[in-house]
Amino acid sequence: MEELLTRIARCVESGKTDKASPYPPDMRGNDGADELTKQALDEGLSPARILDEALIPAMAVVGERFSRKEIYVPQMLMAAKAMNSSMKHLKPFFQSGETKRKGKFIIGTVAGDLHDIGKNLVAMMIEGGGWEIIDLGVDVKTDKFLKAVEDNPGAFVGLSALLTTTMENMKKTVEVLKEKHPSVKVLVGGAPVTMEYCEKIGADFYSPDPQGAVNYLKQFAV
Ligand code: B1M
Repeated sequence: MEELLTRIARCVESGKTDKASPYPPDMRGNDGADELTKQALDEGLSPARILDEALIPAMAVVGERFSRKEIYVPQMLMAAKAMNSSMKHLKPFFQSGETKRKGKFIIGTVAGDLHDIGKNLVAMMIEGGGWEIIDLGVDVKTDKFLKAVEDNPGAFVGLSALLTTTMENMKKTVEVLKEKHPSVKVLVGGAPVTMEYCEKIGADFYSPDPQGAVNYLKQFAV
């Protein structure tokens, strides 16, 4: 059982999605995260153990490597893909309420901005950290964030912006969310965003990368 968890973790870290996947070359022909997760469930491992002891630690390793610039976006996307292939087997258990998540995280790219690669990576990493993701997509207006917060009391909010022009919309969204729901915690990120800007607009936390956001959320896990 332990060995199966280790193998799933290794697949996620290496971006080995399934048996048919030729990547990475040294794992060609081996089972991937897809097959091994199914096998683990068939053998009676709980979805919570697979998430907590394989996927979350693996994505943490990936996040740390990315932060240290030991791997780059393509490897991170492959790891995210491998994690998705495992998560698809676990999701029905989480959605049925059989396995508890740590909380809800609403995420979107702010109004006027269509960049979503970084936002998707952050969503994946936070999902890998055990949180339920409510992904509002790109070009998300303030009202849509507000409605999501009202529909999901207690949820955290993540805003992504890649353009210096759309960063201004981040400010507006934070202002409205904080005015209507002062206790909501808002995380911000994206290439042009800085800690200084985060403080200026009254957001709660800035991270330059996904792992920083995952680490920040750990203190609030229920
Ligand atoms: Co655009 N674009 N783009 N673009 N694009 C940039 C951002 C730009 C820097 C390119 C350049 O000029 N050198 C420039 C912005 C200049 C500026 O404002 N300072 C730019 C521009 C100008 C534009 C257009 C205006 C071009 C035009 O049409 N004239 C246009 C705008 C469209 C719009 O949004 N309204 C545009 C369009 C596009 C494409 C659609 C073609 C495409 C996006 C496709 C997609 O996302 N599905 C695109 C792309 C791909 C880029 C570049 C090349 C790559 C962005 C990316 O995905 N990076 C980019 C140049 C570059 O960065 N080299 C560029 C990889 C990604 C993993 O990084 O998103 O930074 P990033 O996310 C990181 C961190 O920032 C952080 O974690 C991620 C992983 O580390 N992070 C968070 C992100 N969100 C976070 C949230 C958090 C925490 C961390 O907490 C909530």
